[in-house]
Amino acid sequence: MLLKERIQAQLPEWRERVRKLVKEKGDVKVGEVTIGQIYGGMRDVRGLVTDISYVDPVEGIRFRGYTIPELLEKLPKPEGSEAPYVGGLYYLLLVGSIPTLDEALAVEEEWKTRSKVPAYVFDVLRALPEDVHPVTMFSTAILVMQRESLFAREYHAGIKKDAYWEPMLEDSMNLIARLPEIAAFIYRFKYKGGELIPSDPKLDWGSNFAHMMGVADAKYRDLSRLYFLLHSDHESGNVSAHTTHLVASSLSDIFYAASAGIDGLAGPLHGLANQECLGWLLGVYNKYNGVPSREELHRYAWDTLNSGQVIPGYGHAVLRKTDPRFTAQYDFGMKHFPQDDVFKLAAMVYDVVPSVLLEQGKAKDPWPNVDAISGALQYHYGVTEFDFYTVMFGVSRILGVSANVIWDRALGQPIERAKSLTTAMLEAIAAKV
Ligand code: AMX
Repeated sequence: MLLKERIQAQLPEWRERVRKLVKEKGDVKVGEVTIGQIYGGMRDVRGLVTDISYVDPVEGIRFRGYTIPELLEKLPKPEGSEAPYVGGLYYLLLVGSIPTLDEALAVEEEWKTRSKVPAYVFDVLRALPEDVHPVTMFSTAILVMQRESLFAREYHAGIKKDAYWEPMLEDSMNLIARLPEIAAFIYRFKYKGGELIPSDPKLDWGSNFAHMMGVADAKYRDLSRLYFLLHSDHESGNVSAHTTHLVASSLSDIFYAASAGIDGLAGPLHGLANQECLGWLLGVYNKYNGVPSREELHRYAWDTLNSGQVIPGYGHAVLRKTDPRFTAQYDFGMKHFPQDDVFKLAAMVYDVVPSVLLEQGKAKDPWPNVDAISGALQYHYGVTEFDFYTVMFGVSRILGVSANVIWDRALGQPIERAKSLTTAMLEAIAAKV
């Protein structure tokens, strides 16, 4: 497999680089932890390492050093389309460099050969209660495939530590290859009376998802690839990435770890915010029977804050500017359907809500994050069942978190075990200052 060869070729150098750093500079301090941070969700505590992506508070995400506009320009794309192959993105995340068209297509081909979803996965999903959340279905589908994990099998057969990453890569490729069909199944089963659309082996991974969703407009294929690129990774400290890393650090395989990561993504402060966000937009839209005036929107935003709720899609734990993942989707909407009502409303919210949050003075970041707009674009293409949006986020996020755990295993990262203290201990420390 191409990806395996490319990772293998870099490993001696990477292992030596990390070994040397830890051996020679292992005692160097990179930060301090305050009592406020311990009680404050460990915000800004430097305790993790990843070379796959980095979130700059002002500039936003860089994947392997590239900004989103750079990636949209440089990654290979299907002819005549505006969003890159997801296979090329995965190559970048794992290998660290921009692939050629052939290299991107090699990953796409690899996924095609592994894409058959076993029937038992669908049986399990069909057997779940009717009112189960689509994210629960998605997480369950991933978890139930754990029985196929090569990593688990080879670990128990005594594989050497240096080789852990290889079955981790195999498992990740198998899992990712199946995700479009699993996600589209959940959508069609839950919302379209179970009328399934068979996969089209001629299509790339992202386009095939769009096809199996049953959205006729060909532009939705571009949007799907764009969406999967934008949501894939956001360094290591966010809930889904950190959960996946933590679970995998105990040498759980990718099925266990990714399923756990998706469970974290399901929280309303994290991935579920895209669902909440569209719900909020439709709440405004329905209250005013259409796109409201700026004054009405201003009042609605204040009513939300005064009732003690957050305005979903705004604010971020790290970012302090408009999220470039928001901007890429906003630009897509502006280009293709600027007159769409829900999109127009989302654009107006971008105009009004930051000033409301600034006026309130609580949120450290009043700017939109990735979730403030993604639902409005899906809505335009008829994917209006917003309970489903976090599943799409999850499909994408598994690209990033799996790339991270493959490298965790390749570089021999140990089980994670932070230290906790009691409140009395913290009080005693504080009393000495
Ligand atoms: N609306 C109202 N209040 C907000 C707010 C928003 N959008 N964003 C932050 N605040 C409030 C916080 O609730 C907090 O209030 P408190 O002191 O009464 O608890 C205060 O401002 C300070 O919070 P912060 O330090 O700016 O944010 P944080 O790092 O604690 O949390 C986040 C970050 C994203 C959870 C928060 O901004 C939020 O709840 N936003 C809305 C939900 C959302 O969009 N989540 C998606 C994030 C991206 C993702 O993971 N997909």
